[in-house]
Amino acid sequence: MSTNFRAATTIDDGDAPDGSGLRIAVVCGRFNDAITVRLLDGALEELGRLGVGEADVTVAWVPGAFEVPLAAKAFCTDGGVDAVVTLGAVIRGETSHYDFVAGQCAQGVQQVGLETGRPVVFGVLTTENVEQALARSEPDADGHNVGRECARTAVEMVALLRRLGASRRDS
Ligand code: INI
Repeated sequence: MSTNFRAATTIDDGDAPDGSGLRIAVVCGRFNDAITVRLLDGALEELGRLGVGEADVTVAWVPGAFEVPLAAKAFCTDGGVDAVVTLGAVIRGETSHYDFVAGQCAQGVQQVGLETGRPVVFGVLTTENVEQALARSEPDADGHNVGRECARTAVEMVALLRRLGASRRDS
């Protein structure tokens, strides 16, 4: 079914997010660091490309994905940042530990964002094996790298929330 009805306002800055002046924290899990370093490199490269200043980026390493939400929350409440990019790699093993770590991390990251009103972007890989994790953390500029995608998402979401905040104040 098609309709002629059109929204009066559409906000879509996804094509050209501008990171200049934004302060961004990156929380990165050390567990499976052969993967998470690749995500971090992708995220930092993209933040720079989008105009975020090096002095405005803080990277905090945590032991593993389970610790990611708490560090993200500290940044959102006391850390003076506009957004947090969370990075990690949870790779399924032989035990149910994977499900607890991956599930609690995802849930915690979402909760921090909703509770603090800041973009907290989920760049924690949850994969069946190392090969899948490598394929989602490619180092090449045109390769698939979730760190790079999440950096872009963080910048876009800050701009969106600012626009929505401004429109509320105007009305
Ligand atoms: N942490 C990860 O980031 N990835 C994993 O794959 C993982 N596995 O499989 O156990 C993992 N475990 C550690 C966890 O995140 C905590 O650091 C630990 O449980 C201490 O709280």
